[in-house]
Amino acid sequence: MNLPRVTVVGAGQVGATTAHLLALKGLAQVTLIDVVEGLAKGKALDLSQAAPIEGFSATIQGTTDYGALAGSRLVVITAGLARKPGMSREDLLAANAGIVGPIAERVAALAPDALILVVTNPLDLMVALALQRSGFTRQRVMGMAGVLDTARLRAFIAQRLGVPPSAVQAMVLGSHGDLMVPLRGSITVNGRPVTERLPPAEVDRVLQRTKDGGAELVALLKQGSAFYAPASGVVEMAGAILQDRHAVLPVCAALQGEYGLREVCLGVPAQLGIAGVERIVELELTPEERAALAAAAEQVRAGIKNLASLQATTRP
Ligand code: TXD
Repeated sequence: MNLPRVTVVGAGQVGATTAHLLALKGLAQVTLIDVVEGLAKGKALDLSQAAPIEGFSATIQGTTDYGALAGSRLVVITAGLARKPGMSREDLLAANAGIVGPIAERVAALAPDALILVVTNPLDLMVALALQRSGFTRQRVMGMAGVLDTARLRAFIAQRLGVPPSAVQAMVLGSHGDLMVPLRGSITVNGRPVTERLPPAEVDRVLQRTKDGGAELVALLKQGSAFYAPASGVVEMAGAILQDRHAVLPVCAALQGEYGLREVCLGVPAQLGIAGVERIVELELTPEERAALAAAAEQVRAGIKNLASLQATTRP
């Protein structure tokens, strides 16, 4: 079968689960790359032995060799450290910048036609870094976080109201962190505003739990952070790209004037297809939402500056 090739860099929790879902859904031939000897190879071998049971024909291979990037349609970067209890996403900045920057350069050298989908935290900053270090256009570099944050919000509302999650729609923009911007007006249950079913204080509680969704899981898991729903988020975006669906999803993308913001990577609704970010959709925002988005942009910009000075001190 002529499936496109997706390389997942980092065969940890998110990377391996992404590989599993890509194969189960018949979306891609998958290559896992990890620096830890045997890890990617072992997980790929294990996953490929699920094929006869699950009935998928996608191949899954694992390696430590970055040469395997060649020929990838899409490269998913999950390599890096995950949070431990008490750590913020920003605490990961220096370590993960030292991992993601060189990977983006290798993608540019070995898979010059690929798209890059970044998962590693701190997400918005790692997307900015991958964009800069790959030299790719902004259409071809993006990050996954909004699909996850939106899914958390939808799941919490569905659980609270006892309705199927598919009945709940929502949109979360902004930064993947404390400055995420859930659009209240976008939350609907069977097409009706959520406020018809939940008082504002209850909606506030759900929004706060969504913002804290990652930390809630880190505290429970102790050894690492969330990975099942994040991998589902990656695969939702990968499917929209590989199958050229032109689907509008919350995507961390580089802004050049949209929402009045530029020189920053932030979660916004974007249409995804085989070319990557085809279009950024500008929704009508309330003045409060606009201000919240600007505050998130400000924080990401400060992070990008921080990143630049880190790189200046760590580079020869
Ligand atoms: O919404 C989101 N964007 C996120 C992001 C949701 C969940 C997880 N999020 C972040 O993704 C998390 O904070 C981490 O920064 C990454 C990966 O999380 P995961 O839970 O998969 O971490 P693991 O299990 O520790 O896996 C990371 C793997 C591990 O196997 C390392 O050996 C490998 O990355 N690694 C590398 N692989 C290849 N190349 C290099 N240089 C490398 N360095 C580490």
